[in-house]
Amino acid sequence: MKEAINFLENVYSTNLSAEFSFLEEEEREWLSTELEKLPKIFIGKERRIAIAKELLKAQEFDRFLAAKYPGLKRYGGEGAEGMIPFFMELFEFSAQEGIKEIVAALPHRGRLNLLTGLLDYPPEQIFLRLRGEKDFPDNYYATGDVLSHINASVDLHFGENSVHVTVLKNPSHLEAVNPVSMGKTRAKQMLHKDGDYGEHGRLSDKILNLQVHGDAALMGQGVNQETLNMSHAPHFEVGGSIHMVTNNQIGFTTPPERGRSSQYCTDIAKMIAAPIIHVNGDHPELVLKASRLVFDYQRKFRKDIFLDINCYRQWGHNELDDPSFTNPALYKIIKSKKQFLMHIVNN
Ligand SMILES: Cc1ncc(C[n+]2csc(CCOP(=O)(O)OP(=O)(O)O)c2C)c(N)n1
Repeated sequence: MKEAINFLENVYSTNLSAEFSFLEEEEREWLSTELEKLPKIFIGKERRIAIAKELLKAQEFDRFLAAKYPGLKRYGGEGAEGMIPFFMELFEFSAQEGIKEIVAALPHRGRLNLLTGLLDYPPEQIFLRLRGEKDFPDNYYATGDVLSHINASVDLHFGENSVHVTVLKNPSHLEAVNPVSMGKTRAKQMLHKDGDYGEHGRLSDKILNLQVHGDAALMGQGVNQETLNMSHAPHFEVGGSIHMVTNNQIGFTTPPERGRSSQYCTDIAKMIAAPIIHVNGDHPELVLKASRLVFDYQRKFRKDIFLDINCYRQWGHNELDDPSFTNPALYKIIKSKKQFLMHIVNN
């Protein structure tokens, strides 16, 4: 009995949980089996150090911008660093799996950290722009845009393997880029003879769609309902998108209970019976394991799946506003929280 209780506590009473009881039997069985294997997955020292370095990089980047450009709206990633191990795992797995390209729709939150940290975006280009100088080469005719719309197109190498990552440009209109990302994914799948377009294989063998959401915007923006509605529709489907939610539990100043009528921001996933993995973002190793599960599910079933990373927002929405004014109780808790990196270093 003791053994059974230990086992169940290790699987079901941790900082990771899943909603999948509404799936079809085969998927349900598969997910519960995989979920029960998670505690046994060992993450080596090398990987742990690599993650800690990336987390430090992300935090230092924010600190540098805050010190040098105090008037800048950067939509920093502080408090949401847990998203970094997700991206690390996803990019590396995709390269190993032989995926040629990831087409990604990203919001503003932590975008600059990801671009400069993992996607080789030259920080000097951001600084040029911030100083009001031209950040395009001389032979380019282009006008600037705000930092939270910057795109990227980069080859990432992992030993012998590589994957191309395309981050789409996006408007300020939250989540509007998601259907665009599906359209672009589908077009690239046609170009590369993926799935139905080729002689054999399955959609997303070569091109993978990634959609990253904010918690308030995911439930609040109707475009997500429309986009999910097309996820299994012939001629529109992309072989299952991977969705990640940077769930900092606030939308500018709006707390969850005022911004939606459902318990979780991911409840919209249930309209297409997509599984949802919730994980506490303060536990990077668990995020890593959750990311692996999400990726494996998408590869096996070629259907949408959601990873909900529960985190917080260290400062105001864009750092220029003071949230202790608008959300005093929440920010009292956040201010008293142990520094995220201290937690990691101590563990
Ligand atoms: C369609 C639309 N409505 C409103 C806004 C203004 N706005 C920008 S960010 C934001 C809050 C978004 O909250 P969330 O999705 O949780 O992301 P977070 O900033 O917390 O990461 C709002 C209301 C917008 N940019 N687009």
